[in-house]
Parts: sequence; C-alpha cells; structure tokens
Amino acid sequence: MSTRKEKLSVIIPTYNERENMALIIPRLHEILAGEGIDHEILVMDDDSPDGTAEAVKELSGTIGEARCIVRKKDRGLSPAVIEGFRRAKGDVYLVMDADLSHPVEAVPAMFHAITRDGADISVGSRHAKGGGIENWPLKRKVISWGAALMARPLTSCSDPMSGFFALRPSVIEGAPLKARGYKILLEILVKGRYDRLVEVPITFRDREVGESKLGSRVIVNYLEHLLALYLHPGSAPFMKFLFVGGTGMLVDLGILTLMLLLLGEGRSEYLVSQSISFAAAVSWNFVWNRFWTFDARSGSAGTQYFRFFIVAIFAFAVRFLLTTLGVDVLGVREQPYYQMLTLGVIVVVTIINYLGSRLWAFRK
Ligand SMILES: Nc1nc2c(ncn2[C@@H]2O[C@H](COP(=O)(O)OP(=O)(O)OP(=O)(O)O)[C@@H](O)[C@H]2O)c(=O)[nH]1
Ligand SMILES: [Mg+2]
Repeated sequence: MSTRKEKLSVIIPTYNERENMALIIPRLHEILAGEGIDHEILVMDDDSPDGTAEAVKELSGTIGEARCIVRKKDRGLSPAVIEGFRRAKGDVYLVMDADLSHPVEAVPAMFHAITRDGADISVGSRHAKGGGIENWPLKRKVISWGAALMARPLTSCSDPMSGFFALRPSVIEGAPLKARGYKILLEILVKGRYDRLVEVPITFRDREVGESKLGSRVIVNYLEHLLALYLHPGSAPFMKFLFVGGTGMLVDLGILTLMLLLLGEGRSEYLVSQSISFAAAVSWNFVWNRFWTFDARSGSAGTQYFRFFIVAIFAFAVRFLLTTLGVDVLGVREQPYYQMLTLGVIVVVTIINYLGSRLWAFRK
C-alpha cells in the first residue's frame, strides 16, 4: 500500500447558489482540514446570473482549495458533473449538491470508505439503515421510493438516485457515460467498473436558501433515462435473467417429458419426474446466471448454488401459496381470470427469483 496521502476532489454542480456558497465551502473546508484530508473544491457553475462564481472567487481568497469553473456550453447538471470529473486532480472524486441537503459531516466517512475500507464507490444513502429524509411530505417520499424501486433491477444500491456519492476515478475511466437525465449516479452504477459499493447512511435535508431547479419534467426525464439504461447492452442483467429463465422452462419441460416416458405416468412417478426436471432446470439456470447474467465466477460456486436453490424453492413455495390463495380464498377459477392470476403470480415469483439471485446468491 502506498503511504502517500490521498487527495479528495469535491465536485459541486451549481446554478444560482450564491447564498449557499458562503455556507457550504467554509464548512466543507473546515471539516476536511480538521480530519487532515487533502482536498480541492470544484464548483461547476453554469454561468449563474446570481453571481455564484463571484462568491466562490471571494471565498477562494482565504480558502485556496476552492475554485469555480464557469461553464457556458453544454449546460445541465449531469454534464457539469462529468466535466468536474475531467477537471478533478484528486485520488477520489465526491459529488454533492450545493444546497446543504447533503450533510457535509458525512463527507469524511464517504472518503474513508474508499481510501481505508477499499470500496470503489460510496453512496450517501437515504434508504440505508440509519438514513432518512427530513420533512418530506408522504407524496414526495412515495414518489422517491417508487423511482428507486424501478431502478432496483439495474443496481444493488438502495439509493441510486442520490446526488451524493464518491468514487475512484478508475470506476468511470472509459465508461460510456451519457449526460442524459439528472441521475448521474444511476448512469455510473450501470456503466461504471467497480467491485465494492458501500452505502453511508445520511439524513437528507431540504434546502433553506435558493430555489429548486428541478420540476415535474424530471419525472419524464427519469423514465426515459431508465428505459435507455435497461436497454444498454451488458447493463441490464434483468433481461439476461429473463432470457435464461425462458430457456430453463424449456429444459424443465423437456426433461419432464423424457422422465415420464422412461418412468411411466403414475402419481409417484409424476412427483419424481417433476422434482428431477425442477432440479435440472434450476441447475441449468444457475450455470448461465453465474457465468453470463451476473458474471459472478469469482464467488464460491458451492455457496452460490446452495443459495440459488433455496431462492428457487422459496419462489416455488410462494407460487404455490399465492395460487392456492387465489383459487381457494378468492375463488378465482374461471377462464381467463385463472390465467390472469397465474400470470400475476409468475411476475411476482420472477421478481423474487431475480432479487434473491442478484442481492443474495450472486452478491459480489
Ligand atoms: N451546473 C449545474 N448545476 C445544476 C443545474 N441544475 C441544478 N444544479 C445543481 O444541482 C444541485 C441539485 O439541484 P436542486 O435544485 O437542489 O435539486 P433537488 O435537490 O432535486 O431540488 P430541491 O429539493 O428543491 O433542492 C444543486 O447544487 C443545483 O445548484 C444545472 O443545470 N447546471
Ligand atoms: Mg436540492
């Protein structure tokens, strides 16, 4: 390990945040200097008419680590952050909002998660245990949870919409990042190269001064962004998972047919044939998911196989339970309602299988 002191580049995208500059920059500097962390503070400002750049210039008279880069082309939050990455000279990059929504006190922990604990990315997370959001109305919370849930198949991070995160430059080197959308972290989580992600719980506070720039167009923009990420080749293991599951069903049916031909069609033969074809399909899916869908060959195959099997059995039990519930309790028996029930159950079970595989069996 090198003994050279590692340096942190804090990147703050801004648009009309003049008042916040005098609040965040001295505080940030004080905390980082207090922890003995070498740092630079890059304010990436889109030529704000309110004088944000002048405010930074004034502060940099006493805090030499802070400077403002005024951007006149390619405006927007994500392009500003990406340009910040290009300008930064530190060993770790950290991105945060200017409006003090992100607790400055969490910055050292996020830096150390990388430099001391060996993470490649650390995320200031509202949804991690111990994290939270202050004073949000229920509606806004529900939207935020819903949005995070929709991104769940793309990443194991519980708060991929966070604008507060740190990373090693190697994570984004050569990654085809597009400055589409406001959720640059999600883009990085899907396209970046990393092994270890750590979540640092934070409490998100609403801004006190300055105006919000992000309105309702954010939602539409987010959905477009999600779609693009789902379709990004190699980024959406969910699609691969579905494909593998489809081939697994064929294996299941094929072996079942073969076994019934070999064993005959009595009740116990059915049970044996069903069990064998189920095990064969799970094994088939396991191999493809391990090597292809999740590319998890570095983990222990035995543990992964054991867990994958448990997930499959659990999902099977859920399927049985839900179907029984639908038929016996709710009385869903008639065509096409029975098919609709089955379809709904299959969707639920597929998601359970997927999340169990991704977050547990093949967890990296
Ligand atoms: N460079 C740049 N920064 C931006 C742009 N839009 C927003 N920002 C900055 O990005 C950060 C997050 O924007 P906010 O307006 O706080 O968005 P938000 O947190 O979703 O909304 P609030 O809850 O109202 O604070 C702030 O530091 C903004 O100044 C932009 O177009 N360009
Ligand atoms: Mg904000």
